[in-house]
Amino acid sequence: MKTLLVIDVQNDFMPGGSLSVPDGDKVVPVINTIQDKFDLVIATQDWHPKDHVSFASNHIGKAVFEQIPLHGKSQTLWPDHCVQGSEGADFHPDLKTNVFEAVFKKGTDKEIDSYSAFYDNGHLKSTGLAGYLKEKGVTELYLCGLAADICVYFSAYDAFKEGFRSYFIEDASKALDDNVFETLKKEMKAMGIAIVNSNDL
Ligand code: VGL
Ligand code: ZN
Repeated sequence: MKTLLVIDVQNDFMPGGSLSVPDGDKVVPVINTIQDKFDLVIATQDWHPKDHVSFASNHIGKAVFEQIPLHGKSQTLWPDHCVQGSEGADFHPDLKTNVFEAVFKKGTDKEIDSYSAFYDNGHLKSTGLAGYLKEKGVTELYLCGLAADICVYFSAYDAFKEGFRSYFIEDASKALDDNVFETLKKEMKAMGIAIVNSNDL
C-alpha cells in the first residue's frame, strides 16, 4: 500500500510564522496535487504544550537557536511554535486535509522534543505510527513536508529503520538550512532512502 506521510505543514513553519522555513508555503500546492497518487495519506502536527522544554522562553537567560544539553544530547532552543490549539499549530489553510486518514501529534511531552514522526528524540516513547502503518499493511512510505532537514529527515531515517521502503519527496519539502539538507540527502541516499520528485510518482 503506497502511503504518503505529510509532516508538519503548519502555520508557524510558514513565512511570517514564528519558526518560518524559507519558502515553506511552496510545498502546499505540490502536496495537494500528489495526494491522489496514494492509497493512504496521513499527517503529523508538531503539538507542544506552552511549557515545552524546546522553547527558549522556558529557559531563563537563554536565547533562541542556542543549544543546551538535555537527556545526554544537544537540544536546540526554538522560538515558541506549534503550541497545542493555537492558530500557529493549525495546518496551512490551503492544505487539503480531507483525505488524511489519521493525524499523529508529536512533541506533546513537555520534557522531550520529537523531531521524528515515530519516536521522541531519546527514542523512549513511540507515537504509535509504526504500529499503525504495519497494521494497515503499509510497505512503501513517501515522506514530505517541513522542515526537510529536521522533522522530515528524522522521520525518513526512522521509517527506513522500521523496515519501510522509504522515499523522500524533495520538491514537496523545504529545509530550514539548505546546506545542512544537502549533507543529509547524501546520508539518506547512502542508507537506502530514495530521493524522488513529485513528477516521479
Ligand atoms: C520542527 C524544529 C522544531 C520541524 C519542529 O517540524 O521540522 N523543527 N520543531
Ligand atoms: Zn517543535
